[in-house]
Amino acid sequence: MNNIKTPQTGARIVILTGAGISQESGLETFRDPDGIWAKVRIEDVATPEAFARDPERVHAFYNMRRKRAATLDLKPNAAHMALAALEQKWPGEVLVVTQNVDSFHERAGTTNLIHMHGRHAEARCNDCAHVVEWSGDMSLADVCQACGRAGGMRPNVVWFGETPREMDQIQSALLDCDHFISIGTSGNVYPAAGFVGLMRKLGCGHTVELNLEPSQGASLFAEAHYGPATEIVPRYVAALLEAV
Ligand code: BV8
Repeated sequence: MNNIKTPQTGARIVILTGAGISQESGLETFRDPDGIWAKVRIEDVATPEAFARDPERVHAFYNMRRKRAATLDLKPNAAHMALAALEQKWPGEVLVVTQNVDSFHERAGTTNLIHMHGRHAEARCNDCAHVVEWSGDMSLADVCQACGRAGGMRPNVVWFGETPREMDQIQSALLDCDHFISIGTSGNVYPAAGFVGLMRKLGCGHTVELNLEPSQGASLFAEAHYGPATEIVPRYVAALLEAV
């Protein structure tokens, strides 16, 4: 892997990840030819309107994904592990902002982590906003442990048209960061897809894309390395740590 610009020791690193980092762990991506949105429409399963219109259909969609991530015993892969190692060994702050709703980053050991699109291993009550860890199937019959009402439990994820989580913290981290790395995302979904443009516009920090292929925003990155995440991410992290 050549032409790597290594950040200064102590530099603040922000890493954005998308579905591509979990693909080699066995989870489908969204926009690859065999991806999730090739089989089901966003409007039918991933908006608040869809949940209001047909909650059981939305529950079935997330129940299937939650079950797949759990029962097939899918695990974090070498890319997730490499990012956890970077957080432990890099002499500076490393923040992972993931668009993914799976738990592979935390299971790999990453602690400084924001799930900007939520987690499907949590449920949230539409009536009282109580959040609880959730592993099995969810349905309209489920009762909120806090307010006692049924029919309002929903996956604690951010649907299209909803506001992503921790945006203030993310934006200030981007403004402060010296090194922005985007991994396994097609650059289709905003505001995440706009982070690299924000970095460019403000002239703050170096930007790197690590992806299977050039994303929608590829031309905005100062540096890019392409290939499967389990190959290029560990190699990239090793190069950064070599310079420490
Ligand atoms: C917002 C959670 C305002 C649920 C997801 C009209 C009305 C309302 C909003 C909009 C609108 N028009 C546009 C918008 C904005 C909208 C949007 O961007 N729409 C798109 C479709 C145009 N965004 C929103 O609605 C967001 N909210 O804008 O609120 C706001 C804004 C700022 C501040 C305050 C308020 C909310 C969006 C969140 C939606 N929820 N997920 C769930 O998971 O079911 S999005 C979903 O897409 C996932 O989170 C996913 O991670 C994310 C992005 O997709 P990617 O991760 O990039 O996955 P993809 O398949 O696309 O790409 C995979 C990549 O990996 C590919 O490049 C591939 O080459 C690569 N790859 C594959 N294999 C590998 C690999 N790379 C390496 N190795 C491999 N092995």
